[in-house]
Formats: sequence, C-alpha cells, structure tokens
Amino acid sequence: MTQATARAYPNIALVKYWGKANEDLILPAAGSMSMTLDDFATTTTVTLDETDSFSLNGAEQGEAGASRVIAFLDLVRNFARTAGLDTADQNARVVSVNEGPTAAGMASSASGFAALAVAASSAYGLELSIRDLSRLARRGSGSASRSLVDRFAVWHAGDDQSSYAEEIPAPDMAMIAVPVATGQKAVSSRKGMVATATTSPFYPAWVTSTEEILKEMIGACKDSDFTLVGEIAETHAMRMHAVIAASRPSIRYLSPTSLEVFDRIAQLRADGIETYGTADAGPNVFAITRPEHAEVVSERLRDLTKDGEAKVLRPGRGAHLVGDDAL
Ligand code: 2P0
Repeated sequence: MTQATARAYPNIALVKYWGKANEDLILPAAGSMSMTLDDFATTTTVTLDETDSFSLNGAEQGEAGASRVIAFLDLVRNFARTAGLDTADQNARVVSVNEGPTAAGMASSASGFAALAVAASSAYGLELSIRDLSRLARRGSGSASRSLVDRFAVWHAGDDQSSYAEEIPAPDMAMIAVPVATGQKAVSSRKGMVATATTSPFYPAWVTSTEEILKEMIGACKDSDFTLVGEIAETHAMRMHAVIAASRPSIRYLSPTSLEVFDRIAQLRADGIETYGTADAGPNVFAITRPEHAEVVSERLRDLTKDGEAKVLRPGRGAHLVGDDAL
C-alpha cells in the first residue's frame, strides 16, 4: 500500500506529563494517564510521493511548519529501512485536517502525531502493533502515545522499548470542554517543560509525587472510584500549574477566567453535582463528571466559555486506519 488514511482523537490527561527524561527519544520523567476524546479528530492521509510536503487544514506548510512532520517521516523511513522495505527511500505527501482548534490547548499535537504514526507506518508498509505504534507516535509528541489507546490510557515512563501507552479500565465519565477566551500567547509545552525542569525548584518533588499519584490513580480506576479519580485529577492539574508557575521567569497558563471555571466547578460540587476540573498548557479547562450529570454541568459552565458552548465529550477510540469511504 502506498497511501493510507488514519483518524485520531486528542486525549486529556488526568495525571499529567510535564518533563522529559530524554529529549531525543521523548521519554517522560514520570508516567501519566488520560482519557481519549470522541471529538476534535485529526484525519491524516499519507501518500508516497516525489517530495516531502505537508498540508494542514488546506494550507500548504513551508519549511518551518513541516519540519516536525518531515523529521517524523524520516523516523518512519528508518524503521522501513531496518525492516528491509524498498519504500524506505521514498518521500511522502501528508495531508491533515483538524476538526478541533489547532495549538489552542485542545491537544492537536496528540491527535496529529497519533494519526500520522498510523497513516505513515501503513503507507510505508510497516506492520506495527498498537504498542509499537504508541512508541512511534511518542517520538512525534509525547502525549500522542496515549491517543493510540481506546478510552483510558496509562503511558509508562521507561526506556525506548518500555515507554508506551496501554488501555486501563476506568469508571465511565464525561468530559466537558470549557474553551476560555484569551489574548495571551502561551509558551509551547515543549519549551515550558524544559524551563520547568531547569529552573523550578519544585521539579524533583513534582516527578516523584507524579509517580506516586499515578499508582493511586490506577488503583482508583480499577476500583471504579469516580470520586477518587476526580480528586486526584484536579489536585494533579493544580500541582502541574504550581510547579510551572515556580519557574524563573514564571510561566502561567491559566487565565483569570480559568480560575473562575474552577470556582464554578467547586460550586457544582457543593450543590451535589460531583464535578472536577483539569487544564493543560493553556487557559482552557476540562471538567469531568458522571455521564448523567454531563448536560447540567455543560449548562452551568457555558457562560464562562468564549463562544457560549461547553461541549460534552465521551471516551473515544484510539487512532485507527480508515477506508476511503469513511473520509
Ligand atoms: C499532558 N501536556 O499530559 C500534558 C499536560 C500539556 C499539559 O502532554 O514535547 O505536546 O511534544 O512531548 O506532548 C503537552 O505536551 O509535548 C502535554 P512534547 P506534548 O497532556
């Protein structure tokens, strides 16, 4: 096959990844855990071609915009060479469409590299397991390793072989996206992680406490204890923003409105609607709640969003190949 199309969804971490043990192999300093979403998909087609090129949402990308994608294709070609495939010397055209907002804290790099890993490995003729696809996606963007997995994933810290994501059982839940208006330009996750690791005095404690809390989270998921899952998720998100804020110079991703959303979530809890919040490297907040409360939570958070819409998301599918008819 010289052409393949794949679809992948973003994931939102409930135990966060923030910091690398190895920059080149994208090995995390600690494990993490996430829910794969069922919306904001990226669909990517890879076609072997005369030259490497990358189109995103209909816009042809120049050298800078295409560099991470081409570096990833080089990696896939190296694997093809090792496997003795004669596709290894061919270039490729990559066409991606994001249904969610790109680079707006909706984890588009996770869905992007997960879809690219599946489509490119298939176009180049590699036959990889989900585990190896997760390892491959990790090399594009760490969090992409988790978007290979259905529903809920744990991404293991470790070496190149052992650092992959796999599915874990978890209590059923809904996630409500609360996109918050902002004028400020965030520091990229990649740069923010390095700044935190090198300048935040709390970073060593962040790494060790993340390993501990991940074990607790896996236990809570296994016990289907939604309350404990939610408490851990919100605490861990706040710890991440705290260790980041302690960088020098300080980095702050949450906006005043983000904090208002966290206050509203606390009010929902006080009203008996069990809800918890999390936020990534940007001001947008994601609320988690039991499925039966999803609509009321969305309704109660809507006025704090930038477009008056708080979308209800559910656990979704890991990255997968799609046929031409599904485009
Ligand atoms: C996460 N984030 O666990 C955390 C929480 C953002 C905040 O993973 O450098 O884009 O490509 O490995 O995967 C964002 O980091 O970083 C991220 P790279 P990535 O979802």
